[in-house]
Amino acid sequence: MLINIVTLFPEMFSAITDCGVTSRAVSEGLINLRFFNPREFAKDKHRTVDDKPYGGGPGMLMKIEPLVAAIKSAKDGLIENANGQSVKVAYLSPQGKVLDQAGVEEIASRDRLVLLCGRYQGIDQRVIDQEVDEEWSVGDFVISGGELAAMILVDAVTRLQPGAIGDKDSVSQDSFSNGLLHWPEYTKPKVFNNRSVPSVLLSGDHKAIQEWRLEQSLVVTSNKRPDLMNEEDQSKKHSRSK
Ligand code: 9WO
Repeated sequence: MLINIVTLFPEMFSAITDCGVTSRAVSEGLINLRFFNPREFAKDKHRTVDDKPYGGGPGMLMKIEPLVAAIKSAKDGLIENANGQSVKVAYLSPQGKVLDQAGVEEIASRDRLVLLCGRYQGIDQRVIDQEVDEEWSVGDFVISGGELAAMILVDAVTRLQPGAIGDKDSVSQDSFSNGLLHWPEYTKPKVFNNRSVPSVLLSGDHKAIQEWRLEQSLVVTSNKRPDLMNEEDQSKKHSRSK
């Protein structure tokens, strides 16, 4: 998957390109990240990338011309992907659709994407209207810019790329892969601070272990995230009514 990222701070992305599973996916070419920095498209001596908002008030906006030049360059050559679908420009913002695992799976199935990371107080509405195809949020809170949100999206999408995670089965065991949270896990020692590992996990009975894990997933999800239980019920109802 090719992901072109428009950002004033490409160096932030070393957090995912230099560490862990995502780093390996980059070096193996499972994902390809390219950066387009509006500062490099600024024409004036000081390479200005911010500008004042009309109407006044605190804060600055991203300056239109270098921003749009960077977006156009990021889109260049990506007009259409292999399936003839147009390549989407996604803006990370609190106004976006809240990303969940279903959204991550949908994005992961594409082969190209442009991510737009805002800074300061954001970007001119006309740029959003003309250049942005979709808006994604990673949660209902404000951060200092779109980069951390973009990294969350890229990380989540990367681990779904075929071959990104060694054990093929482990992705299918993630929280949310079945709409439920993960069951509790245990490692050595068998007794830790007077608490034992549940005996079923030591039994070697794989069917019993599988049943226990599903039951635990249901318990954990209904205790911690009852809203997900309701969603699951609804999806069952939907699939039954089809
Ligand atoms: C900055 C600011 C400064 C002074 C007065 C008001 C202000 N509002 C903002 C602001 O909302 N800045 C945003 C920072 C502009 C768009 C990029 N930024 C951002 C993205 N913050 N939070 C996100 C984000 C993205 C995805 N999911 C959750 C949050």
